[in-house]
Amino acid sequence: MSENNTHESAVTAETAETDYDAIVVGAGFSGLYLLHRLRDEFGLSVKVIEKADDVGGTWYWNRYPGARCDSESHVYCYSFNDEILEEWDWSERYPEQPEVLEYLRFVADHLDLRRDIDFEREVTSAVFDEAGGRWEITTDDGSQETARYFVSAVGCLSKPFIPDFGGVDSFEGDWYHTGKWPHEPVSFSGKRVAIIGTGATGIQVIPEVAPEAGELTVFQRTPNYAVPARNRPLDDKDREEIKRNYDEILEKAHNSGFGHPFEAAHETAEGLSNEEVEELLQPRWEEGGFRYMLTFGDLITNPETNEYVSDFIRDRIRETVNDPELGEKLVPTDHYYATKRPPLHTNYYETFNRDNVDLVDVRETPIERITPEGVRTTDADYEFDTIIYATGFDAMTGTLLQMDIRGRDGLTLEEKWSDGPKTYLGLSVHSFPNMFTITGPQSPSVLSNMPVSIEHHVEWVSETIKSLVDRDVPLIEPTKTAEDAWTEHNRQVGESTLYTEADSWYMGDNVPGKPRVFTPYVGGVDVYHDTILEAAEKDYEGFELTESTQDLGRQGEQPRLSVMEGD
Ligand code: NA7
Repeated sequence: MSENNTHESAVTAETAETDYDAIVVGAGFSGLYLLHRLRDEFGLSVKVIEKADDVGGTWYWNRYPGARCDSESHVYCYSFNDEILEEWDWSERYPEQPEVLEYLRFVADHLDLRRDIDFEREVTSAVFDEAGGRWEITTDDGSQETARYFVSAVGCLSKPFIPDFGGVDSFEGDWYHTGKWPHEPVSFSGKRVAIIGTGATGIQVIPEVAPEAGELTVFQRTPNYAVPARNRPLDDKDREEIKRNYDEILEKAHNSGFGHPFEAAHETAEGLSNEEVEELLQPRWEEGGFRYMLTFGDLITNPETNEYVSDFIRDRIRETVNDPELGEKLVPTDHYYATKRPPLHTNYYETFNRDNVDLVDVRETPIERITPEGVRTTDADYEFDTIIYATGFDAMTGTLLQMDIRGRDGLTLEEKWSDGPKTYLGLSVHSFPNMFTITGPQSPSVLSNMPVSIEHHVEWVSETIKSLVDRDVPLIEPTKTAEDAWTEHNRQVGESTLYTEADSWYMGDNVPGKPRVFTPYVGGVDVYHDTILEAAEKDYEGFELTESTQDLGRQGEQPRLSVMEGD
């Protein structure tokens, strides 16, 4: 504990091993930074619980061939520590999975974080004890620990999803989900391989597997708009340049709409001629990556602009694929560009020019089931040695709901969110006091460069906890009024865009039975960050704070100091 830490710590001699100021779930980007902030900067007692046997979160699990970050490496990292920024050197424009994992291991060791992380433990329930004002966390080994604060750092895409095709387990060959890839090398040499799914993941894995496989069959439901990543190695000159300008680059990223150090180059394509638009799109296309997406500021709100930007990609697909009929099958026409997660690619469309690669359009001939030999569609039986499911995740809410979280009066988060997530500021939930969600639903999260949003959240949550501890305020909980207003604001902002017109995991469409709600906050990282800072500055506007620890014993009365809006 730090000397400056004036609060009466939760850690006492008798309870030292099971009671903490905060329990954090997950040891990826979020959990690691949170542990450092709470423990090293604020002197609080913290336990991180992690299902995997190492740090890394998403970068621990997604080890499939071609797994690579779509954000540029020099900003897909922490900005809070100059030593880390100085010591770590990225090798490519976009880091590959092993490199990001290595980076997170480096950070964990550099900050001596591992000693407070329990690996290979999975949270099976988190129950709020109203009388004591503490969270009781149970894990799969049956053990229980308690904490004043419960913080989810489980990420947004951590519950792999395989559609209910039927017969998945009956398949006699090898099968894998990309989000739970084995640690041992997987050989495709000479094999008949199926890949189901052409989202951002399928688009990365297909070009890697094709050259090695005997035959590769891609099962595509929705063609996607993939934009060239234009990855390249970074050399010493690049790195020197980045490091020389790091403060400015990071400042830009943290004050931008999407968490990248670049903004839209032009306001709109509306009213421009085809030639004028192409002239503006071409240089951004050459730059590659999300820089192309950010050519026009109204891409996501103006159908006319979007149609231009989408058409440009469609033409590039047709130019690249030799067989015109196959090329047409790869051209998306049913949704606007970027209203489903926009993928980046390296040789994706080129891969379909290979003799050993076939495409099955499962809109024309849907998958009926998985058989012991392979895949049965309404049209044919296909035989495979290996099936790769690149079928995505129960995104943003899946992992949270899996933890059996129970707040006041035994209310489960699943009940609370039965019609879709309801939060205040994407950070907190009414009836779930002292619980915070890092990059939770209704925060920018997946619509941003994640480490930027993660740092904003971790800093907000850790400073909030520190401030409450110092002031001896034992409970914080958003009001229902504030939560309703934030949820409604999210709905309105979402509906002012084209996002809600596409079937996407942003909307929960990919998981049958999931409420159809636009889940990330689309108002912009910069606007959002100002909003949460302002709420804190206004002494936690929209939250109720319980006055003192002494009030906690008075069950039923729930004496709370209403800071702003009441219920
Ligand atoms: P995604 O983006 O959810 O992609 C999943 C893919 O699987 C997508 O092409 C789906 O088609 C396809 N899919 C899902 N269900 C089926 C069925 N029943 N039949 C055929 N095809 C199906 O997941 P990713 O892993 O690619 O990406 C997730 C994020 O991880 C990524 O955006 C990054 O942020 C990291 P659909 O488009 O739904 O028709």
